[in-house]
Amino acid sequence: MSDEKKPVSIVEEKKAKKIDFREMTSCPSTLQMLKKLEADGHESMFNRAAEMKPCPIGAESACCKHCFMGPCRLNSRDPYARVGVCGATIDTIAARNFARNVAAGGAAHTDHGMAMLDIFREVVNGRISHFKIQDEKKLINVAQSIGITTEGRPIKDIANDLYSELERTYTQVEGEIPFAKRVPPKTLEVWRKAGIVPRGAMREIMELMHRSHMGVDQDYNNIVKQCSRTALADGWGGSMVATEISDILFGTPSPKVAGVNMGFLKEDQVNIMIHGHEPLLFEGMIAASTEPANLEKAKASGAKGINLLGMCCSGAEVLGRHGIPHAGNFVSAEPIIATGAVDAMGVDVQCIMQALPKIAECYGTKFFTTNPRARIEGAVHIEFHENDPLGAPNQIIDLAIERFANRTARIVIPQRQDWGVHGFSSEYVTYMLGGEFRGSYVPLNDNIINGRIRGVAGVVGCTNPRVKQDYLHVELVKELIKNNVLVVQTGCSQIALAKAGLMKPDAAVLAGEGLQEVCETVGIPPVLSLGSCVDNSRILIACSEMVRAGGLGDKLSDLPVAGCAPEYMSEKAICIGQYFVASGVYTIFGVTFPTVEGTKFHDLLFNGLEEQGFGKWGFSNDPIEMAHMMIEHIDKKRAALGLSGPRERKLFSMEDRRAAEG
Ligand code: SF4
Ligand code: MSK
Repeated sequence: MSDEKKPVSIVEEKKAKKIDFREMTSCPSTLQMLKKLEADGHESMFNRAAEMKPCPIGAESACCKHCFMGPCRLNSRDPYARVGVCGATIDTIAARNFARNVAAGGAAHTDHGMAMLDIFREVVNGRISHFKIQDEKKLINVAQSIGITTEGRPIKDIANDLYSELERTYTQVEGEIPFAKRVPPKTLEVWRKAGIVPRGAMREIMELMHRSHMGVDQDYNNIVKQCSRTALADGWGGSMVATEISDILFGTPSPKVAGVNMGFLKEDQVNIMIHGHEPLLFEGMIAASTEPANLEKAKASGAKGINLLGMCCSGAEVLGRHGIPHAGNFVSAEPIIATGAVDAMGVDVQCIMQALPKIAECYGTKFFTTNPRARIEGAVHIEFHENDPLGAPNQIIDLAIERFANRTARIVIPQRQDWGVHGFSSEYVTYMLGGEFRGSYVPLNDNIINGRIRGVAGVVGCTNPRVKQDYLHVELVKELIKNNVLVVQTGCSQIALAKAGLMKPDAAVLAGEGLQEVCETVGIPPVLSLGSCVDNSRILIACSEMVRAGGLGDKLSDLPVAGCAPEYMSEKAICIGQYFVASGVYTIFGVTFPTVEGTKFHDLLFNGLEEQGFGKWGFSNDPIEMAHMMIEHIDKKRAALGLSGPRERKLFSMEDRRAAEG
């Protein structure tokens, strides 16, 4: 017995592995809090990611567990050497796995969008009285965009018709979703020819789940077609409805100076964080936190006020819409709690890690789930009811005040506050370039045609502890703007850039000469923040407006644009990527990609789809390489449009644009 090695406990083993957090984040506040977590004896997703290596077979999507004759694992080094028990090839297996990612990601967005539409219906018919239609102009514009007559009609009638039409986005079994009317006609033609115009999201998701079941669709080409159709039902359907209805109900964002980072936590106030995706809970919290009775209670407990902060996409929704400060992106959720300053965190749906209630308990933070669709074992559930939008927020505020009054955790708030301009929307881009009466995308197109702006890039998506937090986002965007590519952003990516200071107009000095000139003339930063994950639909609308304005081709795939989610982690991102690709956009992902290189399925995604008239996927983990892959693509599109000549200084007339179109 004495010769035997003593078993090492998992805890001791974990302690023995020293993690260099500087390699895992480029966010100084997150780094400071990761060190605090470690000193306090707690772990976070950064520790777990370092300790748990991803399964290499799963990472390349070379395994299948779609039936119980398996799970079957193929050898990704020699992917055609074996097949699954049923005979499924690597292409079928990877395509079906990809399909399930698209279906789950699309379901998340469409369910979010449908929840917003439910609220809209109840507001219109008067059963919910707290929320009101805030943006009638947008309501009319959206209605007109799908062919609803608005002239001389009462708002309530238009709103009722809009509800009935948009419900088809989800429930329609035959025909085309309403927002297909917004797609540039030549792009719609490509989709019709391929048979991928979405009917209704429920039908598309159901069919994709069916087709990816064991023994159904076993042709990767055919599976990818339904992936595209389902993804389009998200981008041009569920997500677009979520964005448009949120704007109509809560106001279309317009640029405002707002703050990002942990330094916006206030030691002398009751700090409440809202994390998740749907804007309702946050809207209720905003209303409740300004109620005099709640402010009185906070003061009575010794607090100077109630301080609301956002996380992830809940935060992104209200950052642009109301200027509420944002504390950090996805991987900063645990580190933010480690400040000890968060009195309560309320969550709704999506991107809420199961680890959060546990770490909240360690620091005395009260943690609440609020949505019946997303409970977490061990978390206190205070349900948010749309017809009583102050009920749950009032309870959360009471419990947060109680925690404030009895704080025991040591409080350390990283003293970093980053200010920037947030809240661009496709409508504001129209206005900012042409003014109230001459608003249009023509000036943007002119500046692309004359070469001041080389093209437009969407840099979006999550952060992921498998790569250094924020690093890929920031370095990629810096390289893009340096090369005169205007960048638009959504989701956690925009928080990375806001922390790096690139959402200030004076960040234009980092841009190339042409982009700098445009930014300085218009007074905008070179990086525009557009909102949450569902607001990627704003990018689709902006691209459609660019096609409509003329001079840049007649299909979305003609535009000198590209997209990237360099640090993605969610299935929603896969669905977003697929709807951009199906819409005609070259889309690059980092971190990992669920295919085996050299297989037919991989080749279809990375080359074949472009040959069929769509966009295509790309992959890299080097931000500079990513930027130049995008720039090369933008230049290829410019050349095809006849725009590769020397930069013009004069504004283009309509005639010039037609000539350039050729
Ligand atoms: Fe294996 Fe085929 Fe079953 Fe998948 S569907 S687990 S490949 S037998
Ligand atoms: S919250 S999906 S981590 S962007 Fe939308 Fe951020 Fe990605 Fe969630």
